[in-house]
Amino acid sequence: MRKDLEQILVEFRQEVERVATDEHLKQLHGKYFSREKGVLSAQLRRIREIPVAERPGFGQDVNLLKQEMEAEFDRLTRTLADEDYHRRVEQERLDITLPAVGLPRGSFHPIKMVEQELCGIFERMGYSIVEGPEIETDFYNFGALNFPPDHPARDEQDTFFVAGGRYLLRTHTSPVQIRTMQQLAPPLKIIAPGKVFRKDTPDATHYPIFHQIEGLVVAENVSLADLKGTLHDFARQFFAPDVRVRLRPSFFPFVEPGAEVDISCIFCGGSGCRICKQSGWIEILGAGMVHPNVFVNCGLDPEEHTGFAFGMGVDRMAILKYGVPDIRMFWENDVRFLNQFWYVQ
Ligand code: FA5
Repeated sequence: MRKDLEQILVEFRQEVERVATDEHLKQLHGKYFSREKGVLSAQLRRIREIPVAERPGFGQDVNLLKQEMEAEFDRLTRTLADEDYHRRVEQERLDITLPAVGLPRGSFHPIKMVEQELCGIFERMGYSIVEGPEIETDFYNFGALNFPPDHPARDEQDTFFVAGGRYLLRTHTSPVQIRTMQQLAPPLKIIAPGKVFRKDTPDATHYPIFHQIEGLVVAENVSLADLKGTLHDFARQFFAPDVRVRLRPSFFPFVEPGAEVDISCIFCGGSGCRICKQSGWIEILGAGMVHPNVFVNCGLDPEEHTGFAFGMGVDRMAILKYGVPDIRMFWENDVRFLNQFWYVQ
């Protein structure tokens, strides 16, 4: 290569050594490779000044110079890109040994957790869980359950009717008794948790939407003693090992005999306090022996089958066990309140 061209290459290489930024790289490109003002173009234009005989040799040398410079420039571009990449990787490096920032986790609603806790006790006693629809017909909610046509519970004041009165929102989980007896052959041992609806004015112990768990056992020779034993066993597991249970005669159209079931007051142990209104007892659920008419309405022979049923309010159970002063607190969705139940499960 001609000396003057070699000198250009040497200077170019020296400049390459000094390039450290993209801006600098751009300037270098402009200086040497620009069509109008670049050093290479200037050399090509010089060809006119070269004696004709030397022109082919000169042209080859300029081409050689161009190739060398381009190769050098490409290497530099790659090196800079490489350095830039590594610098960014270094800057953005994640320290995976740093403690993680805890994200708040969702959890079940307290009523759901209490429902699961209650169902778990019965499941361990061998009960299966079944479910029924929340929108019911008069037949399942009342008629098949032996409610007389003029029973006050059928009143519009207590029941939410929908679809122009053709359907209603179930007022209790007892219709699941009927659906189960229609669908499954005895022996039966089921619980049915779910939402129920009543036109009750909200106060500390009432809400228009609440939760019940229905229990139903149908088999041969089931007795009231079986019912009491089952509920005692349940109450001991849910409330306290020394809790006592009593049955008070009561009326529900679908059981005979029917009873209100009380537990000895878990706050005063039965000696009498404000919560049990000095009686020493707290009512927890309704229960009784399946009424013969209910068996008949489900196509079962009441001479052959015996059974008991019970129905408890889940929200009321939660209030009692966890000392919640007002049922409405469950539905205000204040996370400070809701978070306190994390330990239930
Ligand atoms: C019934 O609903 C019967 N189906 C229970 C039953 C089943 C009896 C099987 C016999 C055999 P009652 O209307 O008493 O019964 O309601 C049952 C429970 O639901 C009550 O003990 C109470 O704990 C709860 N409860 C009633 N109304 C409300 C309300 N508005 N808000 C919250 N809980 C309620």
